[in-house]
Amino acid sequence: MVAIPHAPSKSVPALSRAVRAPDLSAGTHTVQPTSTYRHSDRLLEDSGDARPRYPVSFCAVGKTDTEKESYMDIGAGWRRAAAITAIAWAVWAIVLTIVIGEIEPFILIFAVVPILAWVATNWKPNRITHTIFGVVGLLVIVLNLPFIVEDFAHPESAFGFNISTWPTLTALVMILVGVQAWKSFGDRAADRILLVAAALFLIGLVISVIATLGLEDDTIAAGDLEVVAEEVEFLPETLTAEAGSVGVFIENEDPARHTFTIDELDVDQELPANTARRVTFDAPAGTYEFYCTVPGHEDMKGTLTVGG
Ligand SMILES: [Cu+2]
Repeated sequence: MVAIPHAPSKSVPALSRAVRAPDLSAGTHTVQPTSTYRHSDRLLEDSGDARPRYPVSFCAVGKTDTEKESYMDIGAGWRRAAAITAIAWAVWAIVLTIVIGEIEPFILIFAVVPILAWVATNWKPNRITHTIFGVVGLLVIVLNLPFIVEDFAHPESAFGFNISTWPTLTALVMILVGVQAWKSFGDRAADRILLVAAALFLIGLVISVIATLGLEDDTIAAGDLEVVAEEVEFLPETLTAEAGSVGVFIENEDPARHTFTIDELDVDQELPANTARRVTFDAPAGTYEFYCTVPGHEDMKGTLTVGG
């Protein structure tokens, strides 16, 4: 091992120093013998060597040498991937809050917790914090699985689809950031994974926009019962009809999808976002509950009374 003495460059401002890699501005660093120190990025990557190819980021400023070593173990590409997920969560929360028009606690929780987990990876850049980061990503997916499955199955409601693919892909990247703290994939893998995640999101975006633009409203017929789905409620919540063939015309005014479902009558009409749908069915005299099957819309229900 050959020891290189500390050789700071006092004339270089901090900002421009940040673009030079690796950061040798503090402490004594050792360089391995030529036989194992490979200059080729390809060799470094293939060997799983975690030595950073990127500049030591702003995250390392003010850290001790030991902490900087931890950063180097994690790899700059993965630290950057973690930072990008934090930005992605912030953008997601802002977009969703603007569209909904009010601050929802669940949005804040789902955005703030991953961002705090990312802050922790910078505060203590080690395997434990990166593992926590990955676990938070896993929890996001597990806790939202019912919603994710429903949204992914309905690209024709573009808003719900994309507002779901965005955090899901972000959470998957978080999981990989956590896993690679234990089993290095190589630093370049971080860039590839980010590219794949971005490509998947864009593909989903295009598919969902095409599917949504292809929707057409149904036409109302004479004698139809009229229902509006708005702000995750059915209006009115009480309907009356004569026994026999019943027509219901439902306008979904929400950016989210709903269903108009009556279990006893085998009615399960999908209501894509901002679309009108007409459903007909035969109903004997009786009282029936109509409701929406979308998870989280449990309050969305009403009563249909069919006279004899
Ligand atoms: Cu609903």
